[in-house]
Amino acid sequence: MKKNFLYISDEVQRARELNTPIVALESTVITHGLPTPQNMELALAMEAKVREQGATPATVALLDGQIRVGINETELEKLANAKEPVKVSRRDFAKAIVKKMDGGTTVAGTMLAASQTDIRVFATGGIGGVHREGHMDISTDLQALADTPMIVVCAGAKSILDLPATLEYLETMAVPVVGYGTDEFPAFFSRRSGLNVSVRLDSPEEIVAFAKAHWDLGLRSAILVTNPIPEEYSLEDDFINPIIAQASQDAQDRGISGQALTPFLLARINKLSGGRSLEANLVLLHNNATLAAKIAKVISKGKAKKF
Ligand code: PSU
Ligand code: MN
Repeated sequence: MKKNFLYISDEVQRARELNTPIVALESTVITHGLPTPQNMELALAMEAKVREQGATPATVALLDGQIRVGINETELEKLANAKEPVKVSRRDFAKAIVKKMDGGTTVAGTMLAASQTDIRVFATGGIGGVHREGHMDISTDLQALADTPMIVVCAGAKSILDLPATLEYLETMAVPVVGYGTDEFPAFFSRRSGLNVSVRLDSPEEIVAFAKAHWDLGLRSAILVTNPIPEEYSLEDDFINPIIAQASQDAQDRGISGQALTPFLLARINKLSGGRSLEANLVLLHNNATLAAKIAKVISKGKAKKF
């Protein structure tokens, strides 16, 4: 990427120069994933969690067609209240730049800008993946994970996706799926999915050593760290699964597809769960920001020895 496309905030630039820990944060969750005003509150809370650990948050977003890495509170507010923000995955950058649009970057979009800024750790909620029945729909997030060396912390993926197919795709693309303190792939709202991760790791130190070994092999794929939602906030399967099934059915009935599908499903699940899914969503996002910051701290401690 031509460096003059990137607008790095002073705070993030300073952290880069001092080699202090940085955590990238996405913004589709702000523009398309959560309702207002929770979206703004969430964005600030995730940044606060990162700072609590002594790391610098770098929220990635498009503002007036500029790719921003690190935005301030006023800019965040502009984004959270943007009238028609674009959802910026990889193919949407050029459109947003040329048309000077505001937009929220997806996991794939955030990985592109963050990796160009040499940021190696990123916290999100859930990744996109292979969608369930119907026509073919595979998120660009999976392709980004396949070719971007970065540690991505998430809470697994929602079962709005075909989880076995998503995990197969990640295996094909050489993306290790790490269970943080678990052998089982977490399903976002729930700690369990009945599916295995490829490796269980129990500390930030172990995760960093694992990433180093992976990249020292010459591989360029991401490390997907799945961090289960804290037990006390996880939703029971018999509560959330019928809601997810209903939301998927509604999407099919209304012929919703393409980029609009994930945001539709998220909004529908929020509504049908009477806010319970929203609370769980916020908790797991905070939890992921904290873990990502701990990982980033371990990396910057070892930076002298080249990560
Ligand atoms: N899954 C969630 N919450 C989200 C998203 C996915 O539980 O907010 C967002 C993320 O930004 C993710 C994107 O990168 O949706 C995937 O969209 P698509 O399936 O259109 O690639
Ligand atoms: Mn899609």
